[in-house]
Amino acid sequence: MQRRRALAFFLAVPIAAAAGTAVWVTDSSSSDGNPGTDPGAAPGSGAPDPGGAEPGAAEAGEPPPGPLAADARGLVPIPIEALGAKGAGWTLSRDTRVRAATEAARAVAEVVAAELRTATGLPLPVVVDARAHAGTDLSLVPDPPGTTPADRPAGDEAYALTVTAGGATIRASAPAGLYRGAQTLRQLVPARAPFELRPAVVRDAPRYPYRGIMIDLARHFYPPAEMRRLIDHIAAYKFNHLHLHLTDDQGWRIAIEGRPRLTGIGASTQVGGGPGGFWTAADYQGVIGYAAERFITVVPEIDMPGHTNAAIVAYPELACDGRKYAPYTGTQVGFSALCVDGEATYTFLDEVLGRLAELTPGPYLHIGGDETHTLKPAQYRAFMARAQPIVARHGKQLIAWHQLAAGDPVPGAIIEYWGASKQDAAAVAAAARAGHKVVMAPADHAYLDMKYAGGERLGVTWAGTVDVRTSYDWEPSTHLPGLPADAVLGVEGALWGETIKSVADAEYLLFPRIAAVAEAAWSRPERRDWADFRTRIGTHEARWQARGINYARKLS
Ligand code: TNX
Repeated sequence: MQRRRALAFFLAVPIAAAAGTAVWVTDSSSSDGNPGTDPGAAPGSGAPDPGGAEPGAAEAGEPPPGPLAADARGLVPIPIEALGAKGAGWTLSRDTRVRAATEAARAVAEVVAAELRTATGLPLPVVVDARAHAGTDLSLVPDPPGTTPADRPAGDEAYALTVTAGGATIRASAPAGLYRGAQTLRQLVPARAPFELRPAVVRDAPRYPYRGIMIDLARHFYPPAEMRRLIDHIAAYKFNHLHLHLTDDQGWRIAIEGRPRLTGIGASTQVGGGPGGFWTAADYQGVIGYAAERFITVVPEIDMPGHTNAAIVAYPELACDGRKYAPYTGTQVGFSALCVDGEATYTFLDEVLGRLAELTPGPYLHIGGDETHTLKPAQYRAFMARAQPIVARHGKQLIAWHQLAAGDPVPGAIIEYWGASKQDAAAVAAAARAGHKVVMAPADHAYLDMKYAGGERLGVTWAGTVDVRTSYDWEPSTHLPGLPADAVLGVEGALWGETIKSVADAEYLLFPRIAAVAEAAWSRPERRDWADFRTRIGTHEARWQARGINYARKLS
């Protein structure tokens, strides 16, 4: 069934004809979409695998459809389809250029070339060249405007990647797809020279439009350069949203014009009493630009009405609950709250969200909304009734943690689900049935600050332990009982920062689990298999080592 469906994408694509020396073969060891275990199992005759051919459908020279090829067994997230071939491969060399077929593809070619230079040490100059002959180049080829690709699903992030003896070509209808395809190509390049790639065809597109990683800057501050390093990691696994948790009880991390004490006072703390820190507007926009070059949308979060100790210490008129607010460097949650009945609160929100909207090109503002334990449900609702319209007034779409599901979300509000009680789950399912989209971030699978097994220095355990298998083995569309499958906008992994003291600590919690969450977000459910994933992701360890990533040795 899968093969029959897959074939349609190849009918109009004479890929192998262009390949010249390659004869396309499939892995004959399995017909269920999972790779076999023997990399040498591809038929040795050079003839197409009869099991992979569809009678009367394939024309001479076309690659027959089939399961993942032996040469593509390290791909994570697993693509819709990857085929291998016998015959000569392609070697990245000192002569290789990164060829943008149009001027529009030049910017993405520059980013891709820089990534490949880091991996290979080769010069890889970028040229804009529309000629069909690719030489030994990596070619990035946007589809002609108005055409519908026959070799892959539609969509800006879909791509087709072909490696032949003559070079490698990535086709996509939009620059985002060229970039995603290049991330696949990077995984086909050996960690060390010679950088020879076997002939391959990959066609691919994401399952979900929202694939995010949340980074908590409030509990631990990351300077922009460290955030860029994390963005590189996120981009390599095809995530397209970076959710920044910018404010919390322990710190306020973004400068807001006209509110100098937010950073002057609110940014001077962090968990454990370290120096804290903040980003200027220029820092923030620099990070946004770096993410945008990798087709990642930044989703800024200002958490409210709870998790606001740092703001209240800076501007005490924001509270009216009679508590004495002082700088906080501990890890308790839920004790702070903005004044629900105070006009100062809404003036403040209008200024902060307005400024953030101005600085943020992406469509979303996240307003938190979690764990306000000192407010009664009616107070929470009253707050949200006034806070939510402010987001729309500044032209953005609202996202909030799932507590908003029971707090009268405005139409169009997106709910981010993190777990907790059956009652919470039922409220989210009901909101979804009423039309709200949901981002799935269940703490017991996708909170990447949980300990792996319990013995590690880093991480917490309130949602249990999350080993690599647990971060992999869950199904976003059925995880939440009663949630319509089409309400799932996507998946997010959340890296809370209470135990993190450095970017190396962050990497320890992210790797390898970031890859598991990536596959839950990108790949088709029928392609996903834990044992297979474990084998594929194991091949990434050498790359992580080469890049100096402090990953957790949790795969064996
Ligand atoms: C829960 S669930 C939080 C954060 C903590 C995290 C620690 C949710 C939206 N909030 O405030 O940092 O647990 O794991």
